[in-house]
Amino acid sequence: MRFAGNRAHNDPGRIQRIRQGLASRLGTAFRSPAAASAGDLPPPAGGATGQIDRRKFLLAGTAGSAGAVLFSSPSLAALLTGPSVKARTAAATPATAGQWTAPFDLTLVSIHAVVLRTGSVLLFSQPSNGSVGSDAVLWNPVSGAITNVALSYQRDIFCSGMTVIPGGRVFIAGGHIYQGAANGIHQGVSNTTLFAPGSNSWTEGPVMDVARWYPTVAQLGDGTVRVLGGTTSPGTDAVTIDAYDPSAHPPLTVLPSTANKSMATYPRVKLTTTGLLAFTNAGTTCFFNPATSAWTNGPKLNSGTRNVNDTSVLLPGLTKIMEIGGTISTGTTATAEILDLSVSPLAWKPTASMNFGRVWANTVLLADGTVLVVGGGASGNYTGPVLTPELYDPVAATWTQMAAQAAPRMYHSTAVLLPDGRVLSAGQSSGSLEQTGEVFSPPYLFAGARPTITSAPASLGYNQQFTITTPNFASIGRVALVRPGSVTHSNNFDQRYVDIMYTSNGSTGLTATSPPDGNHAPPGWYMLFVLSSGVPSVARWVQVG
Ligand SMILES: [Cu+2]
Repeated sequence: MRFAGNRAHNDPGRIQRIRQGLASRLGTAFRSPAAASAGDLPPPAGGATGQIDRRKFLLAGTAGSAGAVLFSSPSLAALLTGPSVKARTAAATPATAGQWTAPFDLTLVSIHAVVLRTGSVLLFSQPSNGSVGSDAVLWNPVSGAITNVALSYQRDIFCSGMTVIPGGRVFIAGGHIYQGAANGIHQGVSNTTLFAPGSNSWTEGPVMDVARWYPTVAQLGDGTVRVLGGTTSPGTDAVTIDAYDPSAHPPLTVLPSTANKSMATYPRVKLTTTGLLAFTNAGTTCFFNPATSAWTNGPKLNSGTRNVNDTSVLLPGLTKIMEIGGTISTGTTATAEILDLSVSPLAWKPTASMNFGRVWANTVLLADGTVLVVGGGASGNYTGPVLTPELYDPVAATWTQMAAQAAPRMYHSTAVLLPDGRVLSAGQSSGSLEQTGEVFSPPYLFAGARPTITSAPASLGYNQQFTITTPNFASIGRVALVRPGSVTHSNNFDQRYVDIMYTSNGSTGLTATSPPDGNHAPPGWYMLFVLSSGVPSVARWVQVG
């Protein structure tokens, strides 16, 4: 499965479609009608008020949203058109299942997506023009405007790994040799590339010790970055780890050979609160200690390896890592399992399975700490699209089916949480809707009035008291810093949900305490949400660390 992507890269139809897409691209700004309708208007008030009530309701009403997938079976189709099911279908309202916009044109295939501190989303893929670099745009989720920020020189950052470094720039490691993707040559590069929001400028970063295709990047608590895994050439793993320090000269070093490890492509890696990097989608979980450059083995997945096409997430609370779906020995799986790092001895424990098996799905931490799994397919890269997302409640350990989206979002698709609490789902490098995005409004946006943040500090140190001014101080039930997403190939390198301790000051707002250290919240830009009765505010941007 490691090279499951090759078929897509070789697809001449896809390349032609991308070229056609470039021909139709507008140079600077553009707003599609659908994007306009996806603007930052307050959603209508919903009928349901309590999160628990909504969840119970959904359990009885899931058949409607699942219908698109289940209709492949005639007997199920007959069942689903029966009168009782029609009644339940009608009950699936935005307040219970969320709501999607229609697909809208993003002018490129959004294979990589990074949420920037400006609130815009950087989307990029391979070059569609043989003389310049990768296609890239900024999409403004509020206005729908699209700004072309394609690389002006011959660099292909498609199939790289990327993270937003503390100052807000995007650090991009590896990619494709120029024109490699167009010609089916999956050879990585040793280049790194930086994108600066605001000036929208690209610069070359330091060169890594080896070429990397499909690497993973992970930011540590001190703001430095490790680049792990990927292949140096087709079929040959990159075994070294590169360390990138944005504040140092020279900024990049190769770690001692004790750090070497064969990790295949896009390994799923998470920073733990003790400062270790946990590598979790192979058979045996491994922990890397950046202080000693040594690895130790942890527990085995119950499922065996889940391969490169699973999806994973560090859950709110920061002690539980969840592996979801992917390919196991019996094929595509709907199972999920959780490793709780706070429980000894360490062991992966099954949690509830999804309603659908999925490969190449994306996982998004929502503003209320629930987990949206969106897209993916039944097998392979583009087979059996699962149009129905599912929402995992980490407290109840339940999956709830959401409203179905219109476009398949399988291999080379992306999904990220937006600062207004909605979700962008985009891409997939095949099909007529590949250059589109869709925006999902979760049920919490139909559950009543949104709390507001009147003011909050623009920057925060660690373990520091600060004030959030909000007229909703009496009803706030949760405060969180959410690290924005940075995702490709079902692998989100950055997203993180950090709960914040707070008390109401009884008059104008909240007195809160910032995260204890960088291992809980690596330095950088975060979206600050306050929630009232499960309904999130629009986020404020806060620089932490
Ligand atoms: Cu790929």
